[in-house]
This record gives sequence, C-alpha cells and structure tokens, in this order.
Amino acid sequence: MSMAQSPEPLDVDRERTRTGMSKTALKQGFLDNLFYIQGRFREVATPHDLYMAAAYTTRDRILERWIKSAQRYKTNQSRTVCYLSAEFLPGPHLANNLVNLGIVETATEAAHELGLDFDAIIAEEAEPGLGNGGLGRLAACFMDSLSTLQIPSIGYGIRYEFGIFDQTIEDGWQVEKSDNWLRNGNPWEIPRPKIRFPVLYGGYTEQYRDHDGRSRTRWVPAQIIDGVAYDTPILGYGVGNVNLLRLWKAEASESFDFQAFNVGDYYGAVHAKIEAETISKVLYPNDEPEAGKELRLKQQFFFVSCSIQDMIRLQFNTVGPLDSFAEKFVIQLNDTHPSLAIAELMRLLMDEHDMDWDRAWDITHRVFCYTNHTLLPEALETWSVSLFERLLPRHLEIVYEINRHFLDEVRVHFLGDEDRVRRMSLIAEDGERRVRMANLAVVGSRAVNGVAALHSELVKTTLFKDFHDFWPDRFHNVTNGVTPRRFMVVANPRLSRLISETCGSDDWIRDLDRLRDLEAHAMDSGLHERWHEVKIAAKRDLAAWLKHRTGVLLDPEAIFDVQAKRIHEYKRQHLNLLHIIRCYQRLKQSPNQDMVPRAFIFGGKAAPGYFMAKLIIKLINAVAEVINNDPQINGFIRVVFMPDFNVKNGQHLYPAANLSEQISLAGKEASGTGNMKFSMNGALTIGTLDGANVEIREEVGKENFFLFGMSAEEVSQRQREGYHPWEHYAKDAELKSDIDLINSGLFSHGDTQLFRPLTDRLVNQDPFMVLADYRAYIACQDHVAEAYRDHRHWTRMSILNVARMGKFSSDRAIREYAEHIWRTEPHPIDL
Ligand code: GL2
Repeated sequence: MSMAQSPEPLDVDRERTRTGMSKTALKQGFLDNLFYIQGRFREVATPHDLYMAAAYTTRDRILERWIKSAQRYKTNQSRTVCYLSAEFLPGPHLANNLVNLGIVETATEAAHELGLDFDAIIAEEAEPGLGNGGLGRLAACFMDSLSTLQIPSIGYGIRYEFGIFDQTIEDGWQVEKSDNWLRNGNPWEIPRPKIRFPVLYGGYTEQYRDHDGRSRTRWVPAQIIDGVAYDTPILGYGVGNVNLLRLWKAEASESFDFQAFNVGDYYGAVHAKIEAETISKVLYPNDEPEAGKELRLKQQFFFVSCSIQDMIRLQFNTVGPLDSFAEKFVIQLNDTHPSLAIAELMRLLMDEHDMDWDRAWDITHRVFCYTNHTLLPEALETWSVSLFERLLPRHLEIVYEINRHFLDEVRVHFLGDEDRVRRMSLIAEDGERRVRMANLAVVGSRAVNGVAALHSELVKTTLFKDFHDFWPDRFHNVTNGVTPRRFMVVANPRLSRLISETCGSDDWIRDLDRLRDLEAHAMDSGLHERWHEVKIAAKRDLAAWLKHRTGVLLDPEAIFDVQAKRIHEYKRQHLNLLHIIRCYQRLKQSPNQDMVPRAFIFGGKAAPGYFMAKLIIKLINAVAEVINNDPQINGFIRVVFMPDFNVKNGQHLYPAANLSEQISLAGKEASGTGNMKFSMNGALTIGTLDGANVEIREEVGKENFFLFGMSAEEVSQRQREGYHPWEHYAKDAELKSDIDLINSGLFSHGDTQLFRPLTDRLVNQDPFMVLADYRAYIACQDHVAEAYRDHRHWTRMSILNVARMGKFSSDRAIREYAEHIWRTEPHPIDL
C-alpha cells in the first residue's frame, strides 16, 4: 500500500495499536506501568497504584505528541506566548487528558475488561490546588485553549509544595488543613533538573567600568537560590499540539552550599537549604492584607526571574540574538503578581547582555501585556520601598529609572499637572513610600486588558483613567471564557452526550458557537424530557455525594439553588442568607403555604485571615442546622455547605444546579467565571449587572435571566449621595425581622453576640450595599420560584441558556488575545 492510500479498517486497528490508542494497547500499557513503574501485581495493587498506572499509561500517549510539538516549534522558530501566573488551577488531569486524547470510551472498556472500577480510578487523583479561585482557574482554561487552538505557549508559575488549604467544617466553622498534594507522587510532571537558574536576592549594587570603559552596574547579592523546572504537558482537544506548563521549584544553590561546607559550617549549610526551599513551599491565600509578606515578594521574583532566564535561553537556542526577543515571545502578565518581570528583563538585558537602556526598553515594552483582574483597592498590590530595596536593590534602581523616563513624558504631555504626575507615578509618596505594581505593569506593557466589557470600561474610567487619557490605544477588553472540555465534557458527560445526539455531532466541543443548533429543538418535548432526566440524574448524584459528606439529605425535585465561589463580602453570600431566612420565616408563619421546595447549596473557601468571611460560613452552617432540623419545615427548604469547594468537587456541582447565584454588588466582580460554568450546564442565573453577567444576559436573552439590583452607575451615585444602610433596616419590616432573627440567638444556641460583627456591619456600614439590594433580590427570587413551577418553560429557558453560551468558551477568549493582542498564529501538529 502506498503512503497516499487511505488505510483499510484492519490497518486502522493496527495503526491504533502501534500508537497505543487501541483497547489492547491501553490494557497492555496499564499492566506494564503497574508492573514496571508501580512495582505491583494486580492482586496487591492499591486504588492509588491503579490510578498511577492509568495516569502513566495516559501520559505515555501524550509524550509522543509533546516531543513532536517541541520539535516543530523549535524548527519553525514559532512565536510563543508565555503566560506568567502565580496561580494555576488545572484540576485533576486524568479524565481531562482522556477526553482530549479522544479515548474515554476505549479506556472505559479497557478498564472494564480488566475488572477495574474506572470512576474510582478517576476519583483517586489529588487536586493540584495551585491557585485561589477564578484567576488561577482562568489560567488553566487558557492553557487548555492555547493547546486546542494550536498556539505555541508556555505557562510559567510556581510548583507550590502546598497548594490552597483543604477546607473542613467543624462545628460550623471553617478549619484549614494543609494541602500536601505531592505526598503520593505526581505522575504528570517531568522534573528537569538541568533546567535550573540562579535567583538572586538582597545585597547591594556597585558601579564599575567594563573593558570598553563604559560605566556599568553590578548586583552583588546576599543570597542565591536555584529554580528547577518541573514540566506538565498540556494537551489540546483533538489535536497533536501539546504545550508546556513549566513550574519552578526552589532549591538551595549548590555553589552556596559548597561555600558553607568548606568553612565547616554544616548546620549553616543545611539551614540555608531549608530556607531556600521555603520559597516554593506554600501558596498565599488571597483577600488578606499584603503587609509585610516578604516571602510573597520573594516568590514573585523567584518565578519571574527563572521564567525570563528560561526565555532568554530558548531565544539563544532557537532564533539567536536577543534583538528579536519581542518577535519570538509575547509575555502575558496574569495580574500584577508577575510584573517584576518587567524590571527583571531590563536588568538581564542591560547587566548580563550588555544592552543600553533604550534598546532594552524597546524590547521590554514591546514584549509585555498585562491583564487586570480586579478593581478592589485592597487587592491592588503595592510593596514598601524599604522592603523592595532590601530584597531587590537593583530592581528598585530600574523601577526608579523607568519612572523617571515615564514621568518626564507625562509632564510634557500634561503641562503643569503635577497632581496627575503624583497619581501616575510608580511610587506612592503619601505616607510610607510604596511601589505600585499596577502602574509598573501598565507602563511596562504595550497592551492592558480587563476581563469583561463592564470591567474594562471601569478600568479605563476609574482605576487607570489617567493612563487611559495618556495612552487610549493601549487599553482593550477580552471577556473571560472557560473551557467546555473540563466544564461540560468532563464534568457533565450525560448532558454532553445529549447535546451531541441532538445536534448530530460533537463539533460543539471545539466550536462552542455550534451549541446554537440546540435552539431549533428548544420546544421539542422529547428533548425536554431527556433534558429534565439528565438534570435530575445529576441532582441525584450530587445529593448522594452531599449526603455522604455532610449528612444532609436533599430532595432532587427541589430547586437546586447554588452559590459556589470564594467567600467574600463583595460576593454577598449574606444576601443569599437573608433570602433563606425570609423563606424560613414565611414558612413558619404559614406552614401550609404552597412554596416551591428549594435546596440552598453553598461552597467556597474563606481566606484564613478574613474574619468576616469565616463568620459568614459559620452563619450559613448555623442557619442550615436550625432549618434542616425544624420538623415544621419538613424538608421544604434545606441548606447545605459543600466542604472544600475546588475544581474537582465543583464538577459535581455545575451539572446539578438549577439556579446560579451571581449576586455581587455591581462594579465589584471583574468578570466571574463560575457564572459561565453554571449556565453552560443549564442553570439559570439570578444576578446583578456585574462582570460577565452583563454579557451572559445579552447572549441568553433578558427573558432567560433573573436580573435584580442596582447597576454599577447607580451604585456609585448612591455612594456619592451618601449611603445609610440603617434607613433600609428601619424602613423595611421584613428585612429588619430577618436581621433581628440572626441577632435573637436562634442560630447560635441563644448567643446574641456571635453574629453581631456581621449584622452590625450590615446595618451600620454595609460596604457592599446588601441592604440596598435586599428588596429587589427577594422580589426576583419570588419570580424564580414562580417560573420553576412551569417546568416546560423552565426547561426551555435552560436549553436556551446552554444554546447561547458559545461566546463564553475560553477558545473565543484566546482567539481574541491571539488576534488583537498577541499577534500569534496557530502551528498545527499533525496527528
Ligand atoms: C479575579 C476576579 O475576582 C474574577 O471576577 C475574575 O473572573 C477572575 C479571572 O479574571 O479574576 N480577580 C482576582 O484577583 N481573583 C479572581 O478570581 N482571585
């Protein structure tokens, strides 16, 4: 047979055996890996051994594509996107990789024939919790889409030994447990002990003359730590492209060890080693005061320095001279956490590679782009100049020099406007002098974007107004998206199958706009029935899961009303609680009323140092305890807190939700991505005009979205006029009685003080205007309940929500970045 001929069926099977995708090959691979890697035979293998063997078998299949991708990218000198992020939340890899390889069914059958429980193997994988929430998960969705769209890219981050803490609930309170996710080994990563870079800290700088007599700066550090690369392959869906997630682990620098050993200071050397390794030890939870977190600044510099050095190495290995660095690479800064990269690239180009300021700056400011993810002032990073100088003396000089050049331009442009100069400076001079990382990121980047249309507008008109006045063309919007592979195909196989059958193909998985094909069937009663069955089945699964973990039994016929996200006052879980208390009071007043049964489900972690958020968790659990045990309520409403909400556990939640709570105060949630995940799985949204909610509502149609509350503009107007929450409390009798019920001690075994910090804050300050939106929220929830009674209508709305979610694929977001910001092209790898 000539090469051009298409293979006969028998040859196809032979071909699949050779590339290892046939059932026989998978079984053989699995048994080999169990034997040769785990050192086990079937009879004594633990569930974890079985998982490891399955993971290695899957990884083996990815490696061939990985090596091909690396070779192709190298020979083509492909322009490469480097996504710098302090957080990545990829979720368990096995199921996702099987989906992207297209071998879920074959693997399931193979497992079955080996007498293995496939679901149990999948469930065995630990969550790599290297992020806090939306921002880290977005980075993971983007990695999936970059590979699927065949765009050469590297995700750079930190290989935290301990990720985000595991959450348990004890006596209603959140208790944090350390997340030792690497304890049992990580089959997905490949250590690269030879890809190792020194990272410098502290010390001082000095001037010297080089051999040409030019004045140069040398940094004499006090500490050197090594960063070692650990690579995880990120396979695209249905393509040959595999990109790289390269995470850095901190190790003691060998040269430093030797020094200490040589002077006989054995314990000193060991101590230095331990200290070095703390740098990649633990992920910082967000939403906590940044003050004084020296280790956090060290972490940021650590991964940024390794990553930039690695890019320079790659530049020399492929293209050659550094002049074309900004053509070979584009560096996307995921928030300000990696913005030290700007100063570090300047330093390396000038101090290590002999460039003058102008050439170095030309490259630097053409290579960087920056995404802003929040307007909350407390989340905007600044570092005290004194700490900065102590750790990074050379970088402070560079920041000052960038600032000097920049402010000169500002002065010329806005003659005499010294107020503006002060606001735009990279250094805040009021009070303790601080470096403003967001300003550094804007000045050092050629493109700046927000993450939803509303957010990007607010970025231009509030946070970075001065910068937008100066450089209007620098600002963009790229609305976030999420990957349908993880959040539909992996999380909700039943719905995915139904969609593919209804649309007649599974093309929607790579082209989410194809979900529109569902619209033609939105009135089809056959589809309605199956849609309902799929949802009920997911609700039963979730109910069983929650029963097992919390003891609370939910009725699958009830509305599953879900709020799952980090616990934060701006997200307003307490507004949701006030509605629950309202329902409870109504039922107590007239127990026989015809209320639609509801299951209120919460999930989310509070930052360990954020007292108010932890008190909200306690209140959720306290309300749950009273309501779930009140015989008069008879299960009509139930409240449950899902412990340890993360990517893995979230996969149980999205398919089962009927109603998605997206109720942040307008103007506060930059985008939100949970809103997209729920809606893609057929939940309807109750939400404010905040973040991406605005665009979700535009897409699904306002008749298929439960809108309530003030707009961002109304919020700022109310704030300008002066907001007095106690007036709402005094005027609205129901609101008053809901808050009073919390204060009565009913939910705290008679303790009238326990929740006072929360209720006092609501009545006296209410920074996120819970009371102002209370009435509108309750009225909207009543509409939800009425709408749910009409099952046909609800199901139709649910189908239309899914059908119209195409825009919120991360593939669309990445295409926009590639076209408008990065100017990158796909480089397909043949299968
Ligand atoms: C966040 C925003 O709060 C959230 O609205 C957004 O969807 C994500 C991703 O863009 O980014 N910003 C932030 O600091 N975290 C987020 O989740 N942690």
